[in-house]
Amino acid sequence: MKIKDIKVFVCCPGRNFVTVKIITDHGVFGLGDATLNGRELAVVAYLEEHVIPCLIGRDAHQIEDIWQYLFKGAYWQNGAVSMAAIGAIDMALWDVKGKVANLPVYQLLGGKSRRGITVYAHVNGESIEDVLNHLGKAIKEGYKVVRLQCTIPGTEGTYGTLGGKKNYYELQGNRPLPPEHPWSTNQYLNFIPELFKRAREKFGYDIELCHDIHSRLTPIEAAQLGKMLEPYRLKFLEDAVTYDNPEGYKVIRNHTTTPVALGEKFNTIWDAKPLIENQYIDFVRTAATHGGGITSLKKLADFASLYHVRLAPHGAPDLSPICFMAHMHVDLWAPNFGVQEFIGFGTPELNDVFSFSAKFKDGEIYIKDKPGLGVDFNEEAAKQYPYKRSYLPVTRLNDGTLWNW
Ligand code: KDG
Ligand code: MG
Repeated sequence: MKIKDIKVFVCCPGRNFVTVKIITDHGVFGLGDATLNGRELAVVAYLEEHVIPCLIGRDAHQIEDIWQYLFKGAYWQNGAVSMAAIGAIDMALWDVKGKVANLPVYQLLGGKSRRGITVYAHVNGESIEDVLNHLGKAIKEGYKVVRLQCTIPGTEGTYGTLGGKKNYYELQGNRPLPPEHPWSTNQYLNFIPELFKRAREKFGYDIELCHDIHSRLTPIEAAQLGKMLEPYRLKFLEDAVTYDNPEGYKVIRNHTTTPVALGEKFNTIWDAKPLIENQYIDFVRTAATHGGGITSLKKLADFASLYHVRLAPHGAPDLSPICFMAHMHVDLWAPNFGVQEFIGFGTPELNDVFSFSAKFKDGEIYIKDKPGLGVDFNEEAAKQYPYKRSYLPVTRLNDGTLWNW
């Protein structure tokens, strides 16, 4: 079964997505997500100019060999742009293989290890009261794990929420240039423990809680925060510091028993390797799109399992439903799955373009058994939502120093 054609689509049903469609000479096609938030067209160029011409005529069944060919064969290994391209091709090939075998992809990985996929919801707010109201609603809806983010007093509009009480803090839209947000570590560290204290006072300890720091702290500051949060027993603290220096995570580990999650920006298993083998992290958050596809996640899961590290794949809205469904299959299979980030089933525009069958019940997601990934892409609908350049914000400290967003 040969690869006959590969098409790349860019659309913006609420935010930009890059979708890859591999068409085989047997008429079967597969879909992959190549979305790299704020750098979408770089991946399109990489695919169209440097990847697709090399793949036409190859055997679509040779997923591993194609992965190695695109990775080792490029000479320039790693990097978000190239790994998003490889990730999308890989997902699409697993989709093809599942369709040909007439089996859902999780069956090809080794079958189900669980009944449903436990997810964590995002709960955001402009104030602690606001967050607690939303948390109460999430618990009523059945969520068992929730991530809490809150606007930090004095630095409104910063990480935590988006104005207008929208439930997601970084909706894309008309941002043709990156907005700039202020940040104060001191105000943040003074405030966050109070958020979790109040959440525990009001809702107790049955609900599991997490928090995303978005790499805004230094290792010793993150260690302080982890210690301050110990009484509130978090499931994990995410992205405490940038991962450029794994030893930073050793500092955190040496000072606190608050569990640590990291990896949404990892592009390969080698990014994760020192953090996992030194047991500095508890959850690895690599996405199929940014980490080189299902082939990469399978290896990462097996490697992480040797160190009791569990998967908690990235599930932000800048990953398309194709990546979401790829994660569903990996999560169903991986014996060391932990929890899946989940921001809901999407807007009407999104569902106009992508369709998939999944339902939420009692804090878990269940997918329908369909061959392949079980997701579809409506090319005609996508044409109604043309690409709009849009960026994530950037952050500056109060004195103007550029900081991590
Ligand atoms: O593109 C960046 C987003 O995916 C990221 O900001 C979301 O940190 C994030 C998360 O945990 O979902
Ligand atoms: Mg994150």
